[in-house]
Amino acid sequence: MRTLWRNARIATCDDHASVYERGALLVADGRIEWVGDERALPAGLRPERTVELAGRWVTPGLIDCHTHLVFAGRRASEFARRTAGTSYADIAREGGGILGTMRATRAASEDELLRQSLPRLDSLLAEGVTTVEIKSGYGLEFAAEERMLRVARRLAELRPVTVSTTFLGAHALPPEFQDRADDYVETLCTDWLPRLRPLVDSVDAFCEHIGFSRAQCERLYARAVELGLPVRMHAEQLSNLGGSQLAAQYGALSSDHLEYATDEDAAALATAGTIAVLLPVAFYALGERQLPPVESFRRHRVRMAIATDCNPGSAPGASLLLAMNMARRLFGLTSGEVLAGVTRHAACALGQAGERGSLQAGREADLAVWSIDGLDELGYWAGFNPCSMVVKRGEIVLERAV
Ligand code: DI6
Ligand code: FE
Repeated sequence: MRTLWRNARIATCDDHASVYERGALLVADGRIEWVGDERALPAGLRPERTVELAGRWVTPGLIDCHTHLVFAGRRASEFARRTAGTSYADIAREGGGILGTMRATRAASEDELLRQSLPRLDSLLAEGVTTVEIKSGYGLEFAAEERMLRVARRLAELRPVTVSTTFLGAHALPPEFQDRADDYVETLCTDWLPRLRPLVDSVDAFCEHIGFSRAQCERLYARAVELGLPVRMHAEQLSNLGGSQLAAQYGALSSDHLEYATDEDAAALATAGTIAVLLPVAFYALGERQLPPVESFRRHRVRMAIATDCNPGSAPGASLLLAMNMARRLFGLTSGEVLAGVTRHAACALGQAGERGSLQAGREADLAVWSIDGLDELGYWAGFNPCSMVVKRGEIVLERAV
């Protein structure tokens, strides 16, 4: 079945950021066959169905390339303490923070975890998100890590979304391994990761004083490479331990957070082609002051992505549109940078640029349709959703009156 989507204003989000003011798309078997100015529509390709978009804007379906959206429980009391002045790191050192969510997640069954995670995913999908990355890292024991990853995979069966899974066993040190971080990392490398391999698309680590050292992250990376898995990094969120340098050395898909990254880090990421993933909701909710070095990223031509970091601690929320708004207001990104950051560059951060993230022939027909006057409106609204239709693999999966 071939469908013509016509009378659309199209932002392709390809390398040239092409825009067609009177654009059309031909979609067949869930993939884009042709995109361009409607007047140049190839005569030979006859559609069986036409969808009239009445001048609405079309972008690629959005990609949230960094989330921890599978978890149980909440940590509102910690948020209250943080707003009263206690630091995130101090709460973590007391055994709260990630370990608090670990306890709730270990106690939840697979179905319960799924039940609690679905509304967060649905919130993203309503905003035009069609692809989401989901990390483990709140189980911190084999069975619970496996459960998290299985739930992430099941979400993709229950909803029209592509899920990319990330193993984040190196998120925090579980109590069973107290004072034995090297042993824990060794266990991840020799036991858990090989067994979880079928459920995992990439490997992540939290390179931080309250997380894991650069040497421990490197041990994990070496193992990931042996298993044929790409790597990514939580780096330079609270301090600089050289996480981005290590990520660059291993050709990581992305290095994420980056508030404490330096100009040298930016240069290394640029050389490696590693995406800088900015997480403004975490910056905001932690009350951070240190801004990521956006000017350095621009100067070195580091490609930037924007994501929600959806999690119960540092970034409670499930709105990519709000993250885009914050990236503009707090980090000074342009609307063009923000749009590339949730489409083309986010796809690169998942190693999926050939499949999605831009509207080009051959890519999956994942589309977001917007009731907006212009692209400047993406990242303008803080708490309003102008997405009026979501299309996954060529099928309309959501329509909203806006
Ligand atoms: N950095 C973060 O912002 C999340 N994980 C990480 O390493 C926060 C996770 C949490 O606080 O639950
Ligand atoms: Fe994170």
